[in-house]
Amino acid sequence: MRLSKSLIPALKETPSDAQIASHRLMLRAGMIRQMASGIYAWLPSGYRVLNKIMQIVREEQDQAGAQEMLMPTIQSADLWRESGRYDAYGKEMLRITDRHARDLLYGPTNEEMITSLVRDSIKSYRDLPQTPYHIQWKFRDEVRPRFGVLRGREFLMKDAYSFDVDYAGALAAYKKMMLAYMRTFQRMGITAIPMRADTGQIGGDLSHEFHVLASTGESGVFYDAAFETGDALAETDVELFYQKMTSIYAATDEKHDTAQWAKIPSERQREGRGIEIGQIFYLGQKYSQAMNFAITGADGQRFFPEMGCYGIGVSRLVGAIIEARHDEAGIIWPDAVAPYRAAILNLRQGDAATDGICENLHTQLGADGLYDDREERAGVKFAEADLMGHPWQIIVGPRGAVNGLVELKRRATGERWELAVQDALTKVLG
Ligand code: 5CA
Repeated sequence: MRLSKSLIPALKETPSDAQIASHRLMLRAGMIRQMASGIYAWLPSGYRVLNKIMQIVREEQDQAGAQEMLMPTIQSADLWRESGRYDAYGKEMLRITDRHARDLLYGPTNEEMITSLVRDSIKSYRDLPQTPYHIQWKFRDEVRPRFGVLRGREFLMKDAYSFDVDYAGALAAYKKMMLAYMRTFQRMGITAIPMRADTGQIGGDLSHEFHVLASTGESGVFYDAAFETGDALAETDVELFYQKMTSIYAATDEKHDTAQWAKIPSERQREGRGIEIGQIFYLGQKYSQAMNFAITGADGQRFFPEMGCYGIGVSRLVGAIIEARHDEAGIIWPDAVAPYRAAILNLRQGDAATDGICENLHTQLGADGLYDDREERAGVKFAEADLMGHPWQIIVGPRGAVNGLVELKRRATGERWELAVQDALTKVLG
């Protein structure tokens, strides 16, 4: 992508209404624009990040045996009357009336819809287990939308739902999902901490929240250093993994038991702050019972399937990753989710040697390269590349260019190398 032709409207000024780093940086880097309170448009570079995050989430959900589908954003109120949550949900639900005076709503979550879909699609206990999921926009009419995409009204969520014949099956699904979550967040270059949580509006009696460590986080997190080193993720056996996550490497917040905390050897005890990026729930038969989803089991008896639900805040993750990975100059994208892998900075637009090298690099990098081909001062290009946070910057100046050399900069460490064009490219793609 050529920066001169792109719709990436970087801002020189710091927006005054943005209170925290990720919100300021997303606006300044031209990733998002607010269209109404808590409702954002995703501009090309922001949308590229959102897509990369979605793709990692998708691959790990598929790996865990979940199946992707897509449910609508608008739901019928009748579905929610069946579960009894239509009235209970309160003002956070955006209620809509259509031209025939039918009650609709913009879905804040999908337990009712998926329960009715699976209920109408499954005839036998042999069709279980099932774990459908989708990645879809949700709407919650938050009283105080704030912090940009961290607490929006419209936001993108991955929500998966498991249906099993018994408790053992539901628990196995829950454990498998926890493993998928930890792998998902690790692939995004962030440290996530699983913590026991309350079930709130959703229901059920077993739940974990996943928090990404960031100093600006809303919740206090007390955790085992094993989560930071990645040791906690080395286990591939689901049972052992779950045991480690929940009892060996403990984590807790201020509200929860200090007995758990005391179990961590003191040299591994860490305190930090976190942003909730996902939550998983064992739901039991709350929805299958309320919505009369019963099937005949192997023993000929009717039973209500055991359910679980598993959410990831996909759009929130964009802000949360920035909270965890930035400095005074701007964003520091982890490679896996960066909008562009490398920026190509042409320090003398119109010079035959620099133009030639930049065009060549741009072609070879394809969609993952952002070519700053504007008639701008070098200082402006450097500052903007740091702000946008590309993992690599390939700096092409006239002196090096005549000898076929470029300067390569790694955003995260500030390291610099002078390299031949092809060697720089190999390093960037490696
Ligand atoms: N039905 C379950 C999961 S399938 C559910 O709704 N869970 S939730 O309420 O915990 O939401 C899942 C995730 O969505 C949260 O962990 C959070 O990361 C994200 N989320 C929730 N509310 C917002 C919001 N207002 N803005 C951005 N992300 C949000």
